[in-house]
Amino acid sequence: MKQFIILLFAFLLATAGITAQQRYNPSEENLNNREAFQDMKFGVFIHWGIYSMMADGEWIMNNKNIDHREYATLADGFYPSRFNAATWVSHVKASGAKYICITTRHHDGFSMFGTKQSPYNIVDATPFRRDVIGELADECRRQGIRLHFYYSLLDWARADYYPIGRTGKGVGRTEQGDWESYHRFMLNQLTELLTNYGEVGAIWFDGKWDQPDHFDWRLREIYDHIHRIQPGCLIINNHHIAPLEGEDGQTFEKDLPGQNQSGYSGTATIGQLPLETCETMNRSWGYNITDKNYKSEKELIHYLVKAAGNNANLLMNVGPRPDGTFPDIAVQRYNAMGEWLKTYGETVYGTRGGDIGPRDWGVTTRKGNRLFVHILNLKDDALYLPIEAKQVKAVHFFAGRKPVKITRAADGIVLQLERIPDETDCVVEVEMR
Ligand code: FHN
Repeated sequence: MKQFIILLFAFLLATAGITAQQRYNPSEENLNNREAFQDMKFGVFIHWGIYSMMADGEWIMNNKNIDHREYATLADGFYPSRFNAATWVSHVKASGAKYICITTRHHDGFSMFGTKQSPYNIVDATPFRRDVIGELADECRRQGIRLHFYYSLLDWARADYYPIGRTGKGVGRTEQGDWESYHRFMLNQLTELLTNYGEVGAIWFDGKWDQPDHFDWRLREIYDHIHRIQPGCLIINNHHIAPLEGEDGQTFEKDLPGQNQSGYSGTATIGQLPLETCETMNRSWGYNITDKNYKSEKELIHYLVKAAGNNANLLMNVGPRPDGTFPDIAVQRYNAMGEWLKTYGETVYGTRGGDIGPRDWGVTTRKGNRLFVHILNLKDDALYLPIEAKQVKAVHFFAGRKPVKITRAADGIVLQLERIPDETDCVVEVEMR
């Protein structure tokens, strides 16, 4: 009996030890960065790589079963003669976005930064020989834009990415490999990304879904490694599931939090971390020359506002051309978003999801005692709001802050508008006292 109690005690101690070791305690800097991240509300996603030359998206190697050795010869011709980091960052600033998340290495395995871990990178393998990530990092610092790095966990080119996952089965990879070596490769590249480019706002992982659920990616080692180098760096993983220990944010792909129209977000229950949703401006992430399915200005603004109303940031993508320029339509759309934000930015930046959850007619955002009612789609000139506050005052956010008539209703108020709203976003500011 005595022996059993000793064993039980030892077991409990060991379990408590493991739990304590596994629990991630974010640094104060990290917690502050989470708040700052949520305040930014809008980021620009950039998918750019040697695949841009084929102008058919970033999955072309997989989709056309291109042998990865043949694909690698694309690098010899990659010379984005019109790439200018200052122009990119100026486009981003004009859009009103506050951060960039750029692909440093996508599933094709080509590194868009100067890495010592493999010669298959933009500096060593292309005639361009410039570290575009370094140039972008410098320019972001100059123009006050935060920089996040997209990093693919899966790799269609490396032999040590093994076992081969769900994708890239037809690209001529070997049938054996050394996972330990691949894991070390990723840690070493992450060290470079976190030491050579200044402060990194976030590492944004993608590709976990390539392996079966039970596969051990040893993510926690990767996360701890990142936080050891830059404790403030946020870790976001686009794994389409609920957040894992060690992460600092949760992202949703082509869905607002809680939705699953994309088919990616099925098991992604909403956790407690800062939220983000990423979306394409047309239907492609990487440059696609025939994809002209661009969302309208109104759709883009609605998506941004709905993200904010869902307490999330929006990361809106652009796929630059192989010459290093943003497609003209993308620039025009970003500018339109920026113009709108010049007037309405106050109702988006620095806000959190409002007191009233998303509805068919729109969303609410809140900052202090100011509730912003974003009416996006209302077929009436009156809007019922289930607001408990007894003393409220409402004005049109714009239109000279004209007062909006309020009538009391059961458990709430009714905003009496002068007409059925037809603007992109009719914002009523409700002062809650
Ligand atoms: O496979 C990628 C895809 O190419 C793109 O990078 C998106 C962005 O969220 N994520 C993956 C699909 O889930």
